[in-house]
Amino acid sequence: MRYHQKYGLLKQQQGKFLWLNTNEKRYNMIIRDIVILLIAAVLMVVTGMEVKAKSYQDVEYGSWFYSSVADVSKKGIMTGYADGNFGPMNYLTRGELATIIYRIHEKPETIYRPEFPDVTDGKFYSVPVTWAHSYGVITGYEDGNFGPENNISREELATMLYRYAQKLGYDVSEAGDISVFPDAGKVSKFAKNAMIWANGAGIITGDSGMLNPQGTVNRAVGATMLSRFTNFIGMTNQNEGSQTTPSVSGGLSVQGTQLVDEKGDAVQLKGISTHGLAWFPQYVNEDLFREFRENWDVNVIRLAMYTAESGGYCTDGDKRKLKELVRRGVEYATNQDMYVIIDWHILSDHNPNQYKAESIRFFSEMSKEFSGHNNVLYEICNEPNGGTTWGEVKSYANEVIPVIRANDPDALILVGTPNWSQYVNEAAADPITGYDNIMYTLHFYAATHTDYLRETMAAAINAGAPIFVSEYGICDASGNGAINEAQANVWVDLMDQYEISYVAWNLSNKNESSSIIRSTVNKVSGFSEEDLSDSGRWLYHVLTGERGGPSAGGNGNGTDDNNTGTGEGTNGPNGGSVTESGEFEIRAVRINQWEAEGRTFYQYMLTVKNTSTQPCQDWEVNIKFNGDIALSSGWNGKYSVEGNILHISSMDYNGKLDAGGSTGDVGFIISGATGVEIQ
Ligand code: IDC
Repeated sequence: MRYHQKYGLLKQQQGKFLWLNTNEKRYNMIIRDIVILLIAAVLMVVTGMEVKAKSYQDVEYGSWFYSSVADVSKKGIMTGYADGNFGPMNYLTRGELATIIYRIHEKPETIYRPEFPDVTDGKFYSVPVTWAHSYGVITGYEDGNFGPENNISREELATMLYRYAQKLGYDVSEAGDISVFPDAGKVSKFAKNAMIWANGAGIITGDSGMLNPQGTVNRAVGATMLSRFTNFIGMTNQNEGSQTTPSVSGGLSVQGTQLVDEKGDAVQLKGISTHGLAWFPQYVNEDLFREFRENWDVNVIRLAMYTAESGGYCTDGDKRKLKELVRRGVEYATNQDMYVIIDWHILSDHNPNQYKAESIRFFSEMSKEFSGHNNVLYEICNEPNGGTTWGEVKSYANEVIPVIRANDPDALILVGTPNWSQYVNEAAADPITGYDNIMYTLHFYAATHTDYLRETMAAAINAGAPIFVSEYGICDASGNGAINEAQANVWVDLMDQYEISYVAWNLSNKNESSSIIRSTVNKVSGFSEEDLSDSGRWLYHVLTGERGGPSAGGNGNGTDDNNTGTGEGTNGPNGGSVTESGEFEIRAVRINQWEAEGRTFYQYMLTVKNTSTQPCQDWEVNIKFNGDIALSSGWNGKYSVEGNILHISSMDYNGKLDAGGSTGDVGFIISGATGVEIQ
């Protein structure tokens, strides 16, 4: 049933986004003929259907409804329009509210029944209304209609939520004193108890001092009420990935090359690094950390403590003060339910062995102090450089790791790699053995480091090295200069594809382009978008504009609140390589290109994810390019070419995908004319 609806949805979009035929057999689906429309200018692409954009053009960071919209968006219960807007001033309808409650209830499988003459089949609200009626949450009008497209009133909204809370078994006895409102007498009889409860529970608090029971509810106000309501019933965010927090995911560990949570599920940490703690201590404050957690979807903070520069821990720095900053940083991050990295930030001291004794003392003390924390990560050397070899780093690591392990047997430890944490291939070839939960760091600056470093990273992972990007910038390697968003986006796509964690440099207002705060802004929390530098704005959008989001699932072909948004494709710098069909998600990322034999060669990586609720046995993909191509090589798939179409089907070992499962490491190299790209 659901697949046929999907099929209809996709067919409607044919030509515009992608075309998909689903051959459905029970538990055996084959995807074929997927043509991906790729947008981004140079390297790739994307289009998204059913993308839940969390950054809407018309919901400004800093507006009064921002955090409510972000909250309901993260919870997957209200989404935006196809044009990238949320429509905060549009009125919420009765059909929309029924749909929202249906989503809160995790969309129980329901077959449409024609119970109200004005609720016909095929609307986005048809199934939700059927369900909400049978569940006892809604009733129709006296004339037998439901009025799905009528604007909902404040008292109707209260009534539906009240009934729903009761059905869920919540205590709805909390009573507000609505008699304090001058218009309390206007509340309809049917809604009286509901309004008293909604006021008492803090869900409806008043509209300029009035209850305004028959007044409309715009989507901004609706988001606010629904955010409060879902908090009341204890609903948590459904979005994985960026929403990973210590309280949800617990202690981290490494399985193969992947960072996983306590349950063994893959997790990604995404966040921000402080600048040197000695130079910018003011940003270690809890209000700001809270802001990062709540408004930026940050789940990790890196505390960068330089070891050698002026004010460095091992040179002329105030050790006591620096350690105090680290302690406060850990405390605030912990209070705000985030992971935190203690970074021994070697740089001008080139070789971590230079201050090895200090390092051992420091990490011994810190790991003892934080041994009870499962959210503290230790980064034992930021960036070995100046000819420091991997052998030297490894020997240092082999002395520092056991010191940490003695206090904290399973904390995640990050180890830098030679050449400013770029030679992860050397770590891959000669890994540290004898300890679990070790990851190697790779650092990049997108305007300097491009294809070749991405390739190094991909190769290291394929060779079995767990990689953590504990620092990156989108400007050049000096931390300054022009930013390169296109390259930065390619990096983000690649890291998302491999579920690699990434932490941006830097949290300061220093006058350099890697700083996320403008140099003219002196406040230390409460930032709005205007306070952010170009790097800051980009970061904010990447972190909050998570692509993919919770599986769209669903019932439909609605527009409006039923998430058929094109999301980030049109919505800013966050263009990525995600293509969602609703049940499957295909990502194609171009990671490299080069000239040879008068042709251009292009290397791509592909991930196929089954976002449906049922396993599939195999898959087939057709990718259409804007010019004829020749296949040079392909792996982990069966490949053939016809003109400008590359046909890929699964192998015996990677066709079967569990519900929610995916297969990566599918890749190919093609050649063609200059400028060939996925169409
Ligand atoms: C830079 C800071 C800059 C500071 C300099 C030297 O942005 O203000 O003057 O360090 O202390 C790194 C390092 C990181 C660098 C950054 C940019 O880990 O400390 O910060 N970078 O140069 N590796 C690559 C780039």
